[in-house]
Amino acid sequence: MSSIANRQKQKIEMLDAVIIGAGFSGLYQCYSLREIYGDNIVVLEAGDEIGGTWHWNRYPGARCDCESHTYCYYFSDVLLAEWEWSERYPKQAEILSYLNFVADKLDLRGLIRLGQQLCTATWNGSDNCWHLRTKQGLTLSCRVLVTAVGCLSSANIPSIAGLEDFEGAYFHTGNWPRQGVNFSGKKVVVIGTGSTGIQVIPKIAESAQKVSVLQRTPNYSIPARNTNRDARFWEDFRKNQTDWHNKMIESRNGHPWRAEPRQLKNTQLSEARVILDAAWQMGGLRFKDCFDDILTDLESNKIMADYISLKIKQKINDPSVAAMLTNFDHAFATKRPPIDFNYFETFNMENVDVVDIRSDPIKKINKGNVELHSGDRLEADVIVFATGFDAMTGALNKIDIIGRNGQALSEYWQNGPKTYLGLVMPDFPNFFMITGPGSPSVLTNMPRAIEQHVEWISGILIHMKIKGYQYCAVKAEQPELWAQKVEEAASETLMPTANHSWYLGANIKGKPRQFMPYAGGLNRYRDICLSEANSNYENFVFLR
Ligand code: NA7
Repeated sequence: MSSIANRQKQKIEMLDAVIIGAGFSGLYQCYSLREIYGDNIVVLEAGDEIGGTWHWNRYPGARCDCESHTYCYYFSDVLLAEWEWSERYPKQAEILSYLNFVADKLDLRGLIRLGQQLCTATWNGSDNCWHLRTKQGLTLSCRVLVTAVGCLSSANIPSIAGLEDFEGAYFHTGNWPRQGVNFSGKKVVVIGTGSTGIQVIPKIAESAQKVSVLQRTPNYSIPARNTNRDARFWEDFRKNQTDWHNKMIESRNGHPWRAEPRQLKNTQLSEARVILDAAWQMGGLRFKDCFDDILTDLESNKIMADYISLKIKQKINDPSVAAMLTNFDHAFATKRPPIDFNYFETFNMENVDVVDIRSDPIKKINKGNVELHSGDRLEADVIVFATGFDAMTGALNKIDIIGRNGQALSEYWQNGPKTYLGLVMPDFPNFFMITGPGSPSVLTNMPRAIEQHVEWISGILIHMKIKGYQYCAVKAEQPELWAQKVEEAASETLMPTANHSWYLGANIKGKPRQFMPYAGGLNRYRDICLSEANSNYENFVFLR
C-alpha cells in the first residue's frame, strides 16, 4: 500500500469528528469543525448529492415559506455578498444551487462522502470513540459525532391496505424522483393537504386530466404573495444586512420581525379589519404577527381564524367546496401554517375535486383506484402521498445508536424524546444533535436555529480542545429538568390544543404524544444556551 493510501486508511479509521447529513446544518457544521480539527473530519450523506431536505423534496411547486434573503447563512460575509435570490420565496432548485455554491465556495466537497447511509453508531467506553457503519459497508471511528439529519426527513407513507396491489405509480413528496413525474393526461389522487399538499396540488392540476384531493383536515393558509427580487432590493439589503441579522436573532422565530404589541380581541373591529387587510395583502408568515396574542388567546385566535375563513371562501366558486376547505378543527397556527401560491383557486378548476376523507375515510387501494368506506372509488393512475414526516425523531430513530452502557437511543426515547436543550443526552457522550427535539427548530426560520446550534456545538468542542478533554456528557438529571421547561413553554401557547399535529408526534401511529419543539422562542433559548457556555458548561461532565 502506498504511503498516501496508508494515510488515507488511517484517516478513515480514526477521525476527530463525523457529521451525519450534508444539508443546511451539515454543511455549516463541516465548515466550522474544519476550523477546529482541520481535515480530519467526514460528513456522511445518504443522498447522492448534497442538499438534505432540498435534495429529497423536489416535487413540483416545492418552495421555502421563509423569505429568501433570510433563508440563508449569515455567518459568512463572502456568502452573503456573492449570492442574490431571484424571488421572495426561493424554489427548491434555487436553494439546491445555493447549497452547491456554498459547498464550492467553502471548499467542503472533499470532506463529504455521498451515498453513505449511517446504520449503526456505537459508543465504546474503552477508547472513548464512536464506531460507525454505513449501509454501504463503510466503517469509521470518531471522537465526536454530530447529527445533522433534519427535522422533517423521514417520509411517512401511511399504511393503507392494498397499496402493494396498485398498478399505477405512487410517490411520496419527500422522496421525489430526480427525473420528475409526468402527470399529463393522468388521473391523480393526492393524499394530504399540509404545506406540501398545498404547494404540489396547483402544479399537478396544471397538466393532469383529473386531480382528486383527499383531505382529512382542512388547513388555514395565507397567500404567499411571491415577487421577483431585483437589483434595487439587493442594493438596499446590503446596506442593512446587519440590521436584518440582528432583527432575526432577537426574534422569537428567527424571522426579521416581531409580533406587533397589540391584542386582537382588544382592538376595535373596524381598526382590526384595516390591520388584517394590510397584513393579508402583504402575505406570508408575518400575517399571524400583526397581533401578538394569536397563539396565546383563543378569543383573538378565533377572530383571526374567522377572517381567514372568510377570505378563503371568497376565492372559491362552489360554496360546498368552500365549506369543505374551511371546516377547521383547530385554532389557527397551532399546526404549522402554510402559505400558498393559488391553492384555493385551484379548486375552481374543472379537473380538480376535493374529497372529505374525515367523514368518508380511505378503505383500501385497488389496482386502479382508491376506495372509500362509502364504496366510492377514485380512479388513479398516480397516487401522490403528501402525508408528511415522522418529524424530529424519525431520522434519528432509524439509526441504531447505542450509547454508554449499551443504552439504545430508541429505548431511551421509547416514551418520547428526552434531551438537554435538544442538543445532548447523558448516556451519549461526545454526541450532539443539530435542531434536535427539545430545541426551537421547526418553530423557526431554520437557518437561524441551525447557525445557533452549530456555533454552540463548536464552542463546547473548542472548550474541550483547549482543556485537553476527550469526553463530555451532560449530567443525568438535566433532560428531565429541560423537559419541564419545554412543556411549560408549550403550555403558554395554544399549540398543544391541536392534538393531532406532528409537533406532538400524533401523525405517526404508536408514536408517544409529546410536544417536541421548544416554544419559548429562539431568542430566549439562545440566552439559555449562552449561559450554559458562560458557566463553563456547569451541567456537563468532562474527562481527559
Ligand atoms: P404535514 O404538515 O404533516 O401534512 C400531512 C398531510 O397529510 C396532512 O394533511 C395530513 O392530514 C395528511 N395525512 C397524513 N397521514 C394521512 C393518512 N393516513 N390519511 C390521510 N391523510 C393523511 O406534512 P407536509 O409535508 O405537508 O409539511 C411538513 C412540513 O414541511 C411543513 O410544516 C413545512 O415546515 C415543510 P391530518 O392533518 O393529519 O389530518
